[in-house]
Amino acid sequence: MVVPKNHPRYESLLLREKVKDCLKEGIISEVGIAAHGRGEAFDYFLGERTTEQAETAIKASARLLCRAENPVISVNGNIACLVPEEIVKISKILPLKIEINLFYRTVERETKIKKRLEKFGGKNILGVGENANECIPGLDSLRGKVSREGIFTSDVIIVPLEDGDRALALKNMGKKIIAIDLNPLSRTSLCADITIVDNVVRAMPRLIEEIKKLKNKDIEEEFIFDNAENIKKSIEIMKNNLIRLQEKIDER
Ligand code: PTJ
Repeated sequence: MVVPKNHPRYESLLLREKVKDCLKEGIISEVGIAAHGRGEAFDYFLGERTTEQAETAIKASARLLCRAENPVISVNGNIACLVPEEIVKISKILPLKIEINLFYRTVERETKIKKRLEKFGGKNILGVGENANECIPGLDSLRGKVSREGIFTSDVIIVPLEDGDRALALKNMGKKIIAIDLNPLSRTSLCADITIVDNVVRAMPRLIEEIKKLKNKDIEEEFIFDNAENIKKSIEIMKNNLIRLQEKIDER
């Protein structure tokens, strides 16, 4: 379908088209469509923009990533669909390892996602087939399988649109977690060290910019980032947006 450029929901409809195509190609799982819809709803409450709180979280993430020894991005069907170019870009700038880690795991989908990332220039993509040779303690075998050189031995891990169980299990392994999740109330958001409450399609390009600014600079050892406080402010923004929408109805 050709989305008319003057449609008030143009950007959102374009993303839907992308998601639809990726479902047909077998990149996104069927359940990934539901996850996308949930994200759309939260994005609507957020005002479909990168908030000041998300900016703060992005800056803190860039600092953490620049100081990491073995940073990894965990890739699922949704983000391979929405931001493949950005995943590859960030992997080259830092450098950062790319690992495919699916909730609805099949070797067929892993391979398709790997090929998609390679099409955008991705190299040494981990987590496919036999490469996922270690297990995250506390998770069943399919969801817990990870690569030794990647997630298993990582110190900092970016988990966009992550499942709560796995995020908690990774946290229990002592990893520093950076979540990108439009739902500030998700278990992933609440357990992460840094939660970027924003759409991955806006957050990833901003994260790349921040990393570029910081790279090769001396970064102070410690920096303070209060994730709970940041999440509460994101919820406050959603609450205020809803009140404004409610007032608009009263004005009609
Ligand atoms: O590809 P797979 O097999 O690994 O499956 C991936 C999904 C996403 C289906 C799986 O991990 C899942 O079921 O995730 P959840 O539990 O639905 O969590 C997804 C979270 O991402 C929800 O809190 C959504 O609000 C949020 N979300 C959805 N779209 C976006 C988003 N956050 C940021 N940007 C988005 N575009």
